[in-house]
Amino acid sequence: MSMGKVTKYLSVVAVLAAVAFSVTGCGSSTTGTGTAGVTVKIGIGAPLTQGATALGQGMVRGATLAIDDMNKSPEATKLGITFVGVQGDDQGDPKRGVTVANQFVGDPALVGVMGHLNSGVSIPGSAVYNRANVVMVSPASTNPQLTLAGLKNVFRVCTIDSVQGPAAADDAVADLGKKAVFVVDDGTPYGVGLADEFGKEFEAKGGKLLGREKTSDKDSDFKALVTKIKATNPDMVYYGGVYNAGALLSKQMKEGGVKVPMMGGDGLYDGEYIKLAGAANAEGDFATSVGLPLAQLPDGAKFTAAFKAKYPDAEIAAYDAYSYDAAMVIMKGVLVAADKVTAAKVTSTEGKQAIIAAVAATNYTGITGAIAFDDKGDTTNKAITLYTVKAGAWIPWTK
Ligand code: ABU
Repeated sequence: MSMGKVTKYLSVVAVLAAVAFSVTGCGSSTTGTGTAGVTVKIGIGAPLTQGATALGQGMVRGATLAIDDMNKSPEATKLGITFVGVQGDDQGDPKRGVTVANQFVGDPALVGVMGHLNSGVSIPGSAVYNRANVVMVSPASTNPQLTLAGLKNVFRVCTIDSVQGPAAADDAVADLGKKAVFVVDDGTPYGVGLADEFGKEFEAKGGKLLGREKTSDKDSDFKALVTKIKATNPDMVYYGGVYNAGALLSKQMKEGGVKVPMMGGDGLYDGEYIKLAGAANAEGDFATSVGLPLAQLPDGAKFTAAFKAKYPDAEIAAYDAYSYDAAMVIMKGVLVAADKVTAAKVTSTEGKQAIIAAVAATNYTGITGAIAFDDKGDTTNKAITLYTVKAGAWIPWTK
């Protein structure tokens, strides 16, 4: 996809403010209790010790930067609100995610959750948050089902796989000239859904699907699968899943003589994919990811500088900036609600419901662009970018 073509997927033209790090639109009411010293907790739900931990740790970094910025803002100071991030390690596992969700909602001071990464965790977690009137904003869960349950507390700042999968298929046919693809999924809601969406559009555009195999996100030995793929002689393999297993499939494909690129979605878009596959094996592979590259966003450089100042040894991962924005959307909602019900009552049921209403009405220009939600809670920003591995690094693909 050329950079010009990226705009094909934009339903909202990003009108980016000059001061994305400042807090606006929170009102100037003095109904807040400026000296109340209210602590408001934000859950950060992500895989931190198992699963896609590179993406999960990035979510913590992004949300932490946002919380630091908000705590320095005059609006939070005036209301006497201090935000505290509480990490919950869901390990990318649905059962563990529900346990984390129940721990989060057991804390009355916790009003919102920035998370989760995995759609398979976010979907069951969202029901727990709904029962507790806790707002949830996922930076990264792209499976459409998350917002199809009609839960009014559930939002996401990333676009969805019924946008991402077809965008990838269109690129595969029109830009990469792929004609015959073998499709593999990792058995998760994300991987299955994304692979389905890719396959439907690839066929609709005249491509041939040579085969479809289900694996597991815990698999590490793909040798039998590689033999099966090799027999079909594809010109690309599409993988629906995250980088941990995806990288091993790419590595074993190349080592097994399937010398064609692998393509996947945002779950592959991380430097760990290249490390795990080996740079030579990953070279020329493709991944779509949500939004535009940070370098193309007006406040991308500012975010990068703030990130490097706080985390000099870390690389920015796919969802760091999205996590910054997701946390900021929640906290801005808290400030709006505090103006309405007072800061002292913002953690009450009435306050939590006011936060959900405020988040639904979000009109915020974040690091990742303009953020507003449709009636399902999905972002109106539908941008998708195609990346490729070149010289051992992910870069935006250009003709
Ligand atoms: N969207 C990438 C993270 C994985 C998921 O949605 O399950």
